[in-house]
Amino acid sequence: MSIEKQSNPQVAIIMGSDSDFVIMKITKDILDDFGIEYEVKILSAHRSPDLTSEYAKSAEQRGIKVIIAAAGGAAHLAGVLAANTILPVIGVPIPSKDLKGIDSLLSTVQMPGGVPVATMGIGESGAKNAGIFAVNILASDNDMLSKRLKTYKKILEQSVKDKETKLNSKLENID
Ligand code: RP5
Repeated sequence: MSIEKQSNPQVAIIMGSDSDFVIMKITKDILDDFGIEYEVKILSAHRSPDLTSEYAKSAEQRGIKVIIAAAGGAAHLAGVLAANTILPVIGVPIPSKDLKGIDSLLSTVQMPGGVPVATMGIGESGAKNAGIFAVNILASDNDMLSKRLKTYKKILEQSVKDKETKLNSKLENID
């Protein structure tokens, strides 16, 4: 993985393993599209617990505004990060080999009251939405990002209209 180091990251993409990057590249691409600086780290709630809590404790002071945490299986990464910071934590459940990510989803979403993790769906759509949700949070005090999000919504709407046009022209050609 070769990702250029950015000087003023506002978002952290944290993964439990490098194997999660197949999915999390989608989040990175969204942040790139919106022109948001980020840093990417591999930290594990189980394999490197001290580094994980140290990272969470220092993230706010380092200027990070949103943490996106992706893990699969017994996915406690987002929860451990949320336990150690007041920053918003967005969880992405990674599809797992044996249980297809149901384990990741339940481990990430079922947080005890008082320690929220904004949990996305399993896999690619979750990774995409994590990026957009991070932009949603940052846009609350950033007019340029608000405008970009509004443009993004228009593009989504247009894509639906295009699908309808395409389907209708196919239907016209069926006798
Ligand atoms: C989790 O275990 C990681 O987030 C990953 O989804 C899963 C498998 O990790 P590797 O065995 O590929 O390192 O902690």
